[in-house]
Amino acid sequence: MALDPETRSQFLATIRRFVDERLRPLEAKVAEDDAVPDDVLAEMKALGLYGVSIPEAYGGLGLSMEEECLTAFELGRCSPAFRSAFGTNVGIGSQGLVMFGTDEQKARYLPGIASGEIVTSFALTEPEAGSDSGAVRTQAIWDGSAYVLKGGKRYITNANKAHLFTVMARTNPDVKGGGGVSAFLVPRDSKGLSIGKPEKKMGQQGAHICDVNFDDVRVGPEQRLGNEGEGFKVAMQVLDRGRLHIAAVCCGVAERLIEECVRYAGERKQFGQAIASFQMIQAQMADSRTEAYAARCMILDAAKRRDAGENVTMLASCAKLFASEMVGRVADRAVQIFGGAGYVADYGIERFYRDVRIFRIYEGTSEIQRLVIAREMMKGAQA
Ligand code: COS
Repeated sequence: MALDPETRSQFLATIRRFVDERLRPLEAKVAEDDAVPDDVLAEMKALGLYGVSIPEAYGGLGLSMEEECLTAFELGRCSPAFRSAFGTNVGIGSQGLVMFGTDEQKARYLPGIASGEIVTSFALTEPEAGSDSGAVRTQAIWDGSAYVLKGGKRYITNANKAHLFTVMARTNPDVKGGGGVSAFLVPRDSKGLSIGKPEKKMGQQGAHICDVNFDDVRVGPEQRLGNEGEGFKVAMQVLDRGRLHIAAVCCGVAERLIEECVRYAGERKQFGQAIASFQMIQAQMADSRTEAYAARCMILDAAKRRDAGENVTMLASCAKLFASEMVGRVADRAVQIFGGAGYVADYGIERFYRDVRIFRIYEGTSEIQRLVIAREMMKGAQA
């Protein structure tokens, strides 16, 4: 549901203030501590950030996709680790349940997800099933009274904080590929479920990824999300939506970096003048501005189409591909414009340069986005 224009602009202004006044001053500390402070998480919950995409009937803000993207533009204007704290609740950790859950499943979990009391996580990737996500090996075999989960997931965002996992597992080992996979809602406290140590990463310190292991975890049939064999499609539809959100975050980060470049280029003097007066600097800034604007237009167009009920599988991949590659170029130019200062930690630019690298990889690599786009383009074209 869309907000009325005044409520929408008030909400976005509140988020902008929160980002500018509360989150930005903490960026270096969060990176150093590898943790977002608890009081900040509590403020994010109070602002409703954990539940922006959860329907109002379940206590969320029920934002439209367009509004969610506008919110992500704002949240992208600070270290992406902050958004990651609630990102799984807004996106991949909750949307399978929103789209495919029964009324009973929704009533049980969505209010807690919306308030942030329940943190969610999306467990699809495995050591042997990264881009080829239809190849999941984790099994969920029905033993007459429950599904028994056995196997392991890898690089699972927020696994160490999560209370509830959406797990894709193979219920039919005889069916290869996505068709044998089902989705399950698995509580963290299930017997036999264990979480690995957070991985040491290149960037986005404060956001964590871990292994999740299932050692004969018993899951009742009431925890299955959608029908047996539909888990791969659940995952794909969740990702279609998530890719738009990530694209919007990329755009927000690019805006932040452009803002930093404009400020720095205006202050920094070389050859007796501000470097902003040099055409080679101006050209880099103009390229960044143009590309960030193009990404913003793509994202909002795709989001509005999704809100209108169109299938945006291809457009979401176009937006994710373009925006994630775009922010990589913008971050690279930012390091160049800052020069030596871009390479040392104090200015924070090198941190963003590292932070944005994952955008081209998670929720589908650039290669997978190209594959999805091309397949959608060719549908119906081959005899
Ligand atoms: N929405 C609905 N259904 C979809 C879909 C989508 N976006 N994408 C695929 N499907 C369906 C197909 O229609 C097909 O259905 P049928 O069997 O009924 O014909 C089925 O799912 C299998 O699709 P497909 O043959 O395209 O599957 P592939 O194994 O070839 O793989 C890709 C598809 C590569 C696109 C998929 O595995 C993918 O997105 N991989 C990347 C995963 C990812 O983003 N991981 C990040 C981890 S989460 S942070």
